[in-house]
Amino acid sequence: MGVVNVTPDSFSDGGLHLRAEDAIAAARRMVDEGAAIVDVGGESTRPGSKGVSADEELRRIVPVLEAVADELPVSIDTSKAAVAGRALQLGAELVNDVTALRADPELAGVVADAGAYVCLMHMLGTPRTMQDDPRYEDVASEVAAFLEERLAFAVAAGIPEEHVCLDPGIGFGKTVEQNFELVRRLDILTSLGRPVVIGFSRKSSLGRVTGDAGATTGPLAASLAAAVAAYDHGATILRVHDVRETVEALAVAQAVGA
Ligand code: HH2
Repeated sequence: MGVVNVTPDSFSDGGLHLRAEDAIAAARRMVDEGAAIVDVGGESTRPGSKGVSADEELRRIVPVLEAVADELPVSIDTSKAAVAGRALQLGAELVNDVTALRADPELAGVVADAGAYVCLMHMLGTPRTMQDDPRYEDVASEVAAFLEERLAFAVAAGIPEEHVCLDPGIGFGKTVEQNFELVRRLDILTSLGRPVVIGFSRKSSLGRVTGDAGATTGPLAASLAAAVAAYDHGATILRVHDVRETVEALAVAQAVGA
């Protein structure tokens, strides 16, 4: 899954794809490089962010989706029913909701009615507060219990179980060590029976582990190592900013594991 953030303030690619033509070119390039899906987002969820209105999100993403959502496999990274509904109308196939259908009571129905796919992600708190001393008794079991409950909620709302993928939410209310533990113990999540998404790409834990205590992003080589580790532990979808390099790294990991 390639990431195209149509935002001025995303933590690693903010501003890079804010102009629609740049976002459209990036989406096409990512699919050429081997992405199976492109995740288009119009709102940053970086730690501390406050969010934007549905109108602003639509203003950012609609021109991009009008150009590519019929031609490319696209997911929409949003928590808002109005944004998801428009994106699905334009041809998006999956709604990637970092709140796991908790933020907008209309969103589950929009996904169900469209027959779309959904990604349910774990987050502790909100982007504004999530990195303020996150605590768990047992992070992997608690994230798994949360995702199991949200999966049941989605199914009860009319979304077929086969249309749901699950994501532990790397960096969303977790310490550096908790992020790595979630990948190490990924079997607890894969045992829920749904594809698992991991988004470790460029996240600050990678910069911290490679020696920069104040890092807000992580380097490419560290992102590739995290993607391969996640793949080895059973992740099905890797959400990444550097598609070509990740596809190459995964091709080798796959050849070794075959
Ligand atoms: N991470 C980000 C955004 N959306 N969705 C899923 N399913 N999993 C993730 O790990 C995830 C996500 C944050 O990364 P990015 O989109 O690059 O940054 P920002 O939120 O600042 O736009």
